[in-house]
Amino acid sequence: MTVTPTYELLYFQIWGLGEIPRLVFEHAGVPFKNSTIAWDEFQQTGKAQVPFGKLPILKITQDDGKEITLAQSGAIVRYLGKKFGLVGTTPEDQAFIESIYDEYTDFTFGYINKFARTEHWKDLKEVQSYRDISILPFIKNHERFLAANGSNGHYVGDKISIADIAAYQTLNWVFNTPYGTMFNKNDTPNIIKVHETVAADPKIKEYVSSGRRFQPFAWQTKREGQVEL
Ligand SMILES: N[C@@H](CCC(=O)N[C@@H](CS)C(=O)NCC(=O)O)C(=O)O
Repeated sequence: MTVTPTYELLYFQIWGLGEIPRLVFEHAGVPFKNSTIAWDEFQQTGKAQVPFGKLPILKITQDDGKEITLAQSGAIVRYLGKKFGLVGTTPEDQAFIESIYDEYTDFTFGYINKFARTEHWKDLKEVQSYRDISILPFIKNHERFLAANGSNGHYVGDKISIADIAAYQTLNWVFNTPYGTMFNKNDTPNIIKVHETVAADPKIKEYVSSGRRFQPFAWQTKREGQVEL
């Protein structure tokens, strides 16, 4: 008899780096234990028990009862994407999808490095220069890439992939930042279409309206005194 593997995701009780793996589970309709730990408890006792001292981690109990623990959000999402058929159908599709996933990771960490531990989001000059150096080229490249796939609401092919889910979740918090207004149907029609396509997925819709979803982390929210472009 084949027993379905069981999954437990452990992260803090926020979106942060935990929300894309959660959305992948939700979209795939695969049950998982959505565990959380408080920051202080993680520092005191949790940190020493996870592979690289950081979260998220994914604990997998395999069909044969063997338990493994995966760290690094990118490795976790790629693994789940392969398991649940969300990385296309050919090695080339998979590589394209993973390159887009990495793009969103770079986008996120670029934003974190610039704005999470500073108050640069209050400073018009800083916000404008990051817009010119980072946000505008990102938009240009992604609009072009999406147009090449037929402007159909997907990065690759015609099915939701981990790239589309990463885009959806990244936009969910980018809308709260000084750059939120730059992403709209006129200026970024293809990126917005990916967001709309994932948002319209019945499983994602159910999750978003369920009340089970946590809140964004501080840098993912609209903050008092934030520059508006
Ligand atoms: N590259 C890692 C980064 C993980 C990471 O920095 N996690 C933070 C939370 S977002 C963490 O666990 N910090 C706790 C600590 O450093 O003690 C990933 O993508 O999983």
